[in-house]
Amino acid sequence: TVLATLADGVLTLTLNRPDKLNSFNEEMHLALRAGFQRAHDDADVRAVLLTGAGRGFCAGQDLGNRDPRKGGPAPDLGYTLDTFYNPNLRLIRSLEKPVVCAVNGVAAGAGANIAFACDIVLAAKSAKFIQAFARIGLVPDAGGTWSLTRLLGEARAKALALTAEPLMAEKAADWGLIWKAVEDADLLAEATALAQSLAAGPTLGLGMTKRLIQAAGSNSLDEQLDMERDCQQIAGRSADYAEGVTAFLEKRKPEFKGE
Ligand code: LHQ
Repeated sequence: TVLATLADGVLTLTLNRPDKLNSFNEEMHLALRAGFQRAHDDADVRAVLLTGAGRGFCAGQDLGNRDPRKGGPAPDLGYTLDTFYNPNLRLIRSLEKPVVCAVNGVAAGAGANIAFACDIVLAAKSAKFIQAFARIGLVPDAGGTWSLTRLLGEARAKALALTAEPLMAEKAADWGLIWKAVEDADLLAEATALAQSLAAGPTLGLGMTKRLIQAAGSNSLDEQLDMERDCQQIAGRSADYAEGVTAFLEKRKPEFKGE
């Protein structure tokens, strides 16, 4: 349900239930978790690229698994979130390596919000983002109320979540919700090239940069300045910093090792 390939330091994770628009069942959650866990554990992984197979990126929860007409006890969606969605959200945010997301088609419900948890999001121009939750009586989850509000502010976050209106990729980029909308035919090549260049970067420093920017929203300026100082102290002792300055002085491209 998730294809994983490692090449040039990039672990590409492809959601792979295309006939269901890559909607989440338990197996896909666990396979995605294994992928992100590998990204945490394996030093050969220096960037992750998340994308979807087929014409959609991810349609959120597989609602076929959730048919109320089949009876049974009332569903415990809190359990589903704690057990399946939230571990993946936390793994993406805590991974101290860049995560690029290539949204190849529709991203609905938790599928959209998993994309927004990634560090750099590119989307095909034909792709759209839908906070589909309101259509079925749910609230946005998978971090959506957190990421939409931080990325867009309350006015746009509320309108998207309350109306469940689709937002096209170019507008999402104009609003700062994602990094870029690109021609459909160019998406995978462009996202792969970006992930490869990040994977060839100073991974230790990039990882701390991610940590710093994520901390900024809840830190005071004083706390943030202290945290920058501490991270810069570590970066300044890294082999990649020595290589970066040496390469600059020798007027050549640096060869970063990620440490
Ligand atoms: C699907 C799905 C789908 C199953 C398309 N499931 N089959 C967390 C905790 C626990 C429970 C609840 O949820 C959550 C978080 C959530 O994510 S809630 C939100 C769940 N997602 C949605 O409500 C989106 C449902 N899907 C749609 O609204 C549309 O399919 C979109 C707008 C994504 C795409 O529309 P179209 O491009 O017109 O495609 P389609 O609707 O024709 O779908 C293609 C096929 O994929 C179709 O199957 P079929 O056998 O008829 O070809 C759909 O049934 C299937 N599919 N989404 N979530």
